[in-house]
Amino acid sequence: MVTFELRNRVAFIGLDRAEKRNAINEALITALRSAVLAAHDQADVAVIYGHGPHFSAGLDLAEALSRYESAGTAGTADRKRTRHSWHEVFDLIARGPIPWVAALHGAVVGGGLELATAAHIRVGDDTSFFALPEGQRGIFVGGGGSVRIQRAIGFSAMADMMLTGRVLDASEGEKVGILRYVVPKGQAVHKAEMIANQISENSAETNWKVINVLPRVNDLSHDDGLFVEYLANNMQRPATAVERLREFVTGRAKPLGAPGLPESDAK
Ligand code: 1HE
Repeated sequence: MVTFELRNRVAFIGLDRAEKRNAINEALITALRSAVLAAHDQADVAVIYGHGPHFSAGLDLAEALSRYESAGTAGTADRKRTRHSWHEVFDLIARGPIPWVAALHGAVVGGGLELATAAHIRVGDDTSFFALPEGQRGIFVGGGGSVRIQRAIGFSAMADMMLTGRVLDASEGEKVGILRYVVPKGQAVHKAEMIANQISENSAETNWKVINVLPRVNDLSHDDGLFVEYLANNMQRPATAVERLREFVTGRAKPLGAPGLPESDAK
């Protein structure tokens, strides 16, 4: 269901159900959960991508149909659960200890887009396309999309995608804010790896704050946001902070360089 590889403290997790276009069923979510936890333990940064011709066709509609047929139209909320298994797994990515880069190609639709927006940076090749066809299937976003996709692209773009069923190509995906980088066909994983290597050179503590403090501050008032930022700056400082500051002050730090990824093509 999922492949796992480790290179230079970067974990590569590949959705591996190509024959069903990486449609997400219970078995895939369970395997993904284990792989995400392994990445937390073993890596400083992770890349998620899809095997086969598409990143992911979203919810496994065949499995959903059989679940709905057995449950009828009654809701299926489990008294012992307060959230969907997808919420838990996608939050492990979005609000876990390490940054994630999604490398996208082909279909990134429905739950596939919900998964992609759990990552902190998205790279798409020029075959990637994006859609939220829930309206056509008689369902609603269920993997955190109402929160996460809406925050990434805003209500009006999300409402347009959901109400019209419009399919966005890679450049439209970049325009609405799904993609940060668009690369030629077949290059998304390579680019994501360069980005992940770059991220791994940062202070791990700063990376942690970027992915854990910023999204929470975004949910706060101006005043509370500044207070949380103050607290974040006054957490115990990592030993590397002094060394990194000294490198700069004594002229040993690398200069910032031209716009673009630092040394991205040298990796
Ligand atoms: C699937 C699924 C799936 C493919 N569930 N089996 N998602 C959708 O509405 C997207 C539905 N899928 C598609 O529109 C197309 O499959 C794709 C554009 C993604 C890819 O097209 P293509 O031509 O490469 O593949 P295909 O021939 O359509 O599909 C290959 C096989 O994958 C085929 O099975 P086979 O046994 O006949 O070979 C398909 O049935 C199967 N397959 N997509 C199950 N989604 C928590 S809420 C989230 C809500 C959503 O995600 S809604 C969006 C659902």
